[in-house]
Amino acid sequence: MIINEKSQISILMGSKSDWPVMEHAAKVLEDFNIEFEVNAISAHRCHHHLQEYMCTVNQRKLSAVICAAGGAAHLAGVTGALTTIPVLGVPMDSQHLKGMDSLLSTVQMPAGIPVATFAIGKAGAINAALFSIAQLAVHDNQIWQLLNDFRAKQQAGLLEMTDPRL
Ligand code: RP5
Repeated sequence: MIINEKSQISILMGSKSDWPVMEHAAKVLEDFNIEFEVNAISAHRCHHHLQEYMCTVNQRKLSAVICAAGGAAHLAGVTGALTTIPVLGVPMDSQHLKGMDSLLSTVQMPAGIPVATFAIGKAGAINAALFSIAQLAVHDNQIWQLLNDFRAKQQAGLLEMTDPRL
């Protein structure tokens, strides 16, 4: 179990096999100099570890837990049951149902335990990280500025691309 006392955000994965997608979320957090930790703790294969880990997350009052899982993807929902800290769900692509199983298991939470669900795969990983940064930015002027600079740079990059032949 990886615990970084300075972490503001936790990236939690159902399996190490989710890392090639979730490293995109980690890269965004790194680019914004946000402290975070990454763990692979399955909700069904090692639920006792998940409970133990979420106790430390609650004690440290992290700002968000980004949960990535695929298939019968109950990690975000179970994590949401173990905390009142915002849980951001990223459905992983899956072999047979192309991530639809992951998406529906993450997004269709019954009322009472919210999970904010993002797009399947890389876009969801990046946006979940940006969303967690936006939550921090509301109370931190430096992060607010960085986030607005990021948007401006992104927009400038797109405007440069008006004619791909040039
Ligand atoms: C989920 O099952 C994980 O989040 C992963 O997306 C999927 C497959 O896991 P592995 O069999 O690759 O460990 O729990």
